[in-house]
Amino acid sequence: MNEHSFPEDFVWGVAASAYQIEGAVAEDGRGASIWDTFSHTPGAVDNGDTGDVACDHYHRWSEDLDLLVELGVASYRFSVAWPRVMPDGRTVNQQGLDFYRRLVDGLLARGIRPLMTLYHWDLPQSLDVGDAGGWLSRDVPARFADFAGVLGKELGDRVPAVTTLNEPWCSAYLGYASGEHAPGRTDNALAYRAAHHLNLAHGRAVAALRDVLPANADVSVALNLHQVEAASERPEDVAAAEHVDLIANRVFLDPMLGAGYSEALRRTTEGLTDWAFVQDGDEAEIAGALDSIGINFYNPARVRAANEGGRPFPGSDRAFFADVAGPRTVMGWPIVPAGLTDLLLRVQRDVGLPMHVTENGLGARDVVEAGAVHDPERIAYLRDHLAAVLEARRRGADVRGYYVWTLLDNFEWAWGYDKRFGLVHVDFADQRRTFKDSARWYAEVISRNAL
Ligand code: IFM
Repeated sequence: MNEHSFPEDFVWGVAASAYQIEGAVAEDGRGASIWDTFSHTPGAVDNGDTGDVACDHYHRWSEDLDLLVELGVASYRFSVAWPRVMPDGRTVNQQGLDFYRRLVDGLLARGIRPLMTLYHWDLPQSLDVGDAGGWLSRDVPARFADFAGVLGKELGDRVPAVTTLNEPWCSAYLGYASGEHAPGRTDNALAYRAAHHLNLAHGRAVAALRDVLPANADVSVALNLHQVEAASERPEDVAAAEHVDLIANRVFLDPMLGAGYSEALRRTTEGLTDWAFVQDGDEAEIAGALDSIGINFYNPARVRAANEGGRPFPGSDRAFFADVAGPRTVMGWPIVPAGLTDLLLRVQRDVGLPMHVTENGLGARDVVEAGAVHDPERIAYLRDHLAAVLEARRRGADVRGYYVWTLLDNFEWAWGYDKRFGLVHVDFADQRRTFKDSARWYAEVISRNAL
């Protein structure tokens, strides 16, 4: 073991999500999701791309699981499409459940540990009805708890780890404030109501899972916490950074960890929301104990108070994004691996649960040339972020695993198919899979258990 080594039991993985890869949106009784509706809305997604076919993983799951074996990963993080399992958000569709049972059994047969995410943004369309539907409705957390209970009961004997929500920040703020994600609403006030109902859904799902899962199951949530820094030392920029930390991070962390919504959050959102949708007992329900926490990280956020032509921070009436110096990915996201170290240390300090980096990766416009995909910038990104994980561990962060986002190039939400995050290139014309150089590099890191 040297300073480049990971501990023997470090979990190497890759992550993916249902709507981004499965396709087969009308097969075997699957209902529509809000992302089917949104992606078919003219202008919502680049190039008019949709998840109708995506990577056709619904049919090719077995050969895709073989790719995991080639990589040598110990764990695969996938998500369940709620509308496949409950097309109307309420009634179980056995064929949908059977798909995930086959997938899980296929993983176990290959010696790969499933990490099952229950919600990665594909809400059943039938739960998003009218102006107060979707995550604005108090009924949806109740439906989600039922869904969690069904998955826990049906698959809990073979899935050792379950994550409730993936990145509820995106569901609340991109879905209801900025409108970049489904269902495309654009009202800051709605984002807080949605965030609360996502929190409530999480807490109720934790309780429903505990009722049916074995005692040693690992129950978690995956958050894209923002590593926020102020653009300058000016008091107004420092205040903007504190405001963003409250509305983007602590709005989830505080209630999930049992502290409820803070006075500071209530103060910083005066004029944005009055929190009247929080009912007696909700905060206690959100606070169900977790076994670990998933951290998704791509880049830090730098914010300032003044609008100098910057993009407003979703959900905020006073914070704007500021430029971060240095290199960027084709997504326009700054590349700052030290931000991951800082974030993991902050989570260690404020949360204190075992952590997994449940997403980290780089989007690029990779092309196949003579049967190969050369992606040195992705290798550099992954290497530097893994070094950042080692540094966080050296300084005391209890990071137990790392999942690359993602296995296959896939439907990158509002950006469609142009921006590729996969370790494996997908030709969307013929569904051919090609290992990128980064996949071979990752396989070597895994086999050495060291950088
Ligand atoms: O593709 C997404 C994923 O669905 C959620 N986290 C960020 C990834 C890259 O944008």
